[in-house]
Amino acid sequence: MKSILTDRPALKQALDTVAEVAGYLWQKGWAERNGGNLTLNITEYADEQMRAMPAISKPLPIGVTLPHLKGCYFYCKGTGKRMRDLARDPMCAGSIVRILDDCATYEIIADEPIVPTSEISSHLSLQNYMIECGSGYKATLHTHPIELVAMSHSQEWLDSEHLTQTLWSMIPETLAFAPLGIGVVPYALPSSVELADPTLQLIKKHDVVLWEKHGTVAVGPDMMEAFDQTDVLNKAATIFMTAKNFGFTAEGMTPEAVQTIRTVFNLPNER
Ligand code: 2HA
Ligand code: ZN
Repeated sequence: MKSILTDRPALKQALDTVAEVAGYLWQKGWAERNGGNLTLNITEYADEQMRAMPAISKPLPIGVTLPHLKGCYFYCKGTGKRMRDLARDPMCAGSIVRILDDCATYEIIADEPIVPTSEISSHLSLQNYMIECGSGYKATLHTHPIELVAMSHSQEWLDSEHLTQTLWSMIPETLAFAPLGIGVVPYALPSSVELADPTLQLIKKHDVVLWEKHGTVAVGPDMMEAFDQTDVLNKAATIFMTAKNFGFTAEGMTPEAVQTIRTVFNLPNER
């Protein structure tokens, strides 16, 4: 079957990276069944022919109006689809959508009318913000990293500042690669506005947002970077947990040692 990826090597390469990340999510046990979802802004690959492609769905509501997304194109994982299937073939587990001129609805244009992720309004709100602030970021990633989600089951770790300082102190690289740390959103129903709104506010100040008793959200210039941010912070959580399994609480680098890394490596403390 002819795919939108046929004869579009640059778009295929971008989605190959998405597929590679989906494979990692499955291998890490972060993407059980249909767990997790993602979007990639592919507007830069939308040639004249793609822009002329007819819709294969009726207009669907985003749930919010997002003025910066007018005429944009996104690859979205499909609702109910498996990351491990996406790893084999992105177009079997997701679709390409076009945002309509009202900035409040979208239509599917390829390859099959696979309805996007249930978290689409949250993902597209993040995409809208990333364009608005001129970040150049293209990817949003929601997944279920085991150790970070486990930590979010304790009141102690729902304090963003305390959680961030603890994770930074596990190994120097955590601060180096996640200098804005992790923000925590209190438990809210998946796909709800109560989850989407604070996520958007917290991602403005943090590398990754942790949803209590659920998962994480990360953004990045491409899908690999969004994955790396999540992986770096979850690695720190795994070290903390491994020390617990050895029967002690990890000592952590001192606050002074952490501060020295920020100074020496000239790490930003805002986006
Ligand atoms: O798409 O992870 O939060 C499945 C989910 C929803
Ligand atoms: Zn989820």
